[in-house]
Amino acid sequence: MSEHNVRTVTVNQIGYPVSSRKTALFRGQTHHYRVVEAQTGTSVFSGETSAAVKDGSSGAVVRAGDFSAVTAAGRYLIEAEDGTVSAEFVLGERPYEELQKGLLKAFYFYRCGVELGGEYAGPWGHAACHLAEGAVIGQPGLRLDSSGGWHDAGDYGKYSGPGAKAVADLLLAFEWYPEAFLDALTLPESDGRTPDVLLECRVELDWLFKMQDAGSGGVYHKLTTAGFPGLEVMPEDDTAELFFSPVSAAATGDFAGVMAMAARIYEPWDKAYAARCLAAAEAAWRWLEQHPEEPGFTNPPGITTGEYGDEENRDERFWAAAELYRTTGKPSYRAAAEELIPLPFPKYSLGWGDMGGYGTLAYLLAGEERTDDTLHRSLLAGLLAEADRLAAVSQQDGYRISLREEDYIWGSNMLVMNNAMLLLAAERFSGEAAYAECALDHLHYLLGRNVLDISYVTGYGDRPVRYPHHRPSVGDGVAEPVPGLVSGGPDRGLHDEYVREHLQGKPAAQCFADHEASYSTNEVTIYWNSPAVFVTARFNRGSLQG
Ligand code: G3I
Ligand code: 9MR
Ligand code: ZN
Repeated sequence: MSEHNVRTVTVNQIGYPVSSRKTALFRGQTHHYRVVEAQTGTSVFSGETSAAVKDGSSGAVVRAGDFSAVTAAGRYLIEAEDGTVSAEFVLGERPYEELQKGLLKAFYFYRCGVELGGEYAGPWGHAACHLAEGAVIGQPGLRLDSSGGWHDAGDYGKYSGPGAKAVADLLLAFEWYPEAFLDALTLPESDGRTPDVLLECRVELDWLFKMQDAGSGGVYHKLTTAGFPGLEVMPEDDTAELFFSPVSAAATGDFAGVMAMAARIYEPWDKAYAARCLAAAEAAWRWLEQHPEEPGFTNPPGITTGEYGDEENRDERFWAAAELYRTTGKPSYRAAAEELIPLPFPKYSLGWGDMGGYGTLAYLLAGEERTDDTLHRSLLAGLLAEADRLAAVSQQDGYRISLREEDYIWGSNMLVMNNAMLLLAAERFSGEAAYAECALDHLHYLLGRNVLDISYVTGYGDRPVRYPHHRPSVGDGVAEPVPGLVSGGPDRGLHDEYVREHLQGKPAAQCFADHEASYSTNEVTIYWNSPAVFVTARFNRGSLQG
């Protein structure tokens, strides 16, 4: 179909807060539209679209329809002049409450080493998996307990750095927006007292403890089988031998950072646990001090699972030092963080490989009273400048997000949500509501207001992803995929056979296939879910302003 004939009306398929700016985005030639009550078909608003934007990333001609004037809570859809209709959506005070619960509950579904069953799992249960001890590469004869934690993704590997990013996002979400975590999930451990998000993160933290070498304090990079199992293999049937890959500086820095964060956040709930987290973080820090020059991690011979290679580990060291400083107030950690700040590594990234942003947040929050201090001022100015850049890109973008064409990489939806997190950090430090509005536009994209008219969260929205590259969803015999999983999203690099065959020549934001074979566009991971929990929590805590 030529672009000229394609017409879609896209919305956030979950909905919009009644008090927010509400915009639908139209692809193709639409000038008039109506907002219609879904139940009755009654038209409640008619509007004109804005001037067309020719959007490079999506290859679409995009017009906007602002229906902020509609303020009555309810269920609606949008109808364009040619009869094209949008997905249904709600306008409500807190439209994202169920979504946030689903995004968080996804971590329960990623659990390893325990049976998922009964009321907790619905039809998506399975038996306990990966209970065998793992062999430690490079240490013949040594076998260690490796059970527990979360699977990384559509595969069953468990990787220390990505696990630390996922926990960090969830703990930060709880720390910044505690009001959004009052509702209970259904978890086996729920005790009516401890917030469920802390119970769920403890699953991963308990596993991370096992990734730390007891003698040196260094942290094993990953724990996986030698290769990936077949796509239909359920976790309990994946019984190949497990291997601990060697300690890396990146994993050790990430471990120190997340454990220092956990020590602070679990303190009011469980002092003994907090103390254990802090001791583990400090042991990891000592390893980092004793290993100032470490090469980046590469897969050992014979291991072909995810590498998560990372040449640059000054960002992980910075996160570790800054987070330890924030938690303990010790001058030695402050000095260590400040020695690293002037060095040229990314300070505002929140990816699995670039953790400098977590260090920056920790450093800024550790010294909120030190706003005159030069390093503090320059880091804060840098953060705001980066947020301004993201906001400027979003303003030019047809679908109002901060990704440029070259940013549609493997896991682009992580960038969408990480960028929204950074915008929300800018909101927190500056008090400017415009940053939050821009972050909310990113959530709208994830939930369907994109050129493909697809909600990238399984089970959420009228037109969600249905065939993720997720082994349990493929192998469990249940028609619907495990719910609440964030798909990786468009990757213009066409990194798997399926998309190379089907998507040649597509614009960046259309390089996505809702097909289980497309691991480079439609896999799911814990660290794509976690920033989405953070962003959703922000908009569940109450009003848009404040
Ligand atoms: O950083 C470069 C950037 O400079 C460049 O412009 C761009 C152009 O393609 O590429 C960027 O690198 C990308 C890199 O991720 C960093 O984000 C690579 O292209 C891309 O291939 C690479 O993808 C990673 C993928 O593994 C392959 O290594 C994903 O980030 C990562 O999320 C993914 O992780 C896998 C695990 O290995 C196994 N478990 C599932 C998980 C998700 O698919
Ligand atoms: O299924 C694997 C997926 O979980 C990984 O993220 C991805 C990373 O490279 O690799 C997938 O495995 C594919 C392998 O790399 C190449 N042959 C096809 C495999 C998928 O069926
Ligand atoms: Zn498992």
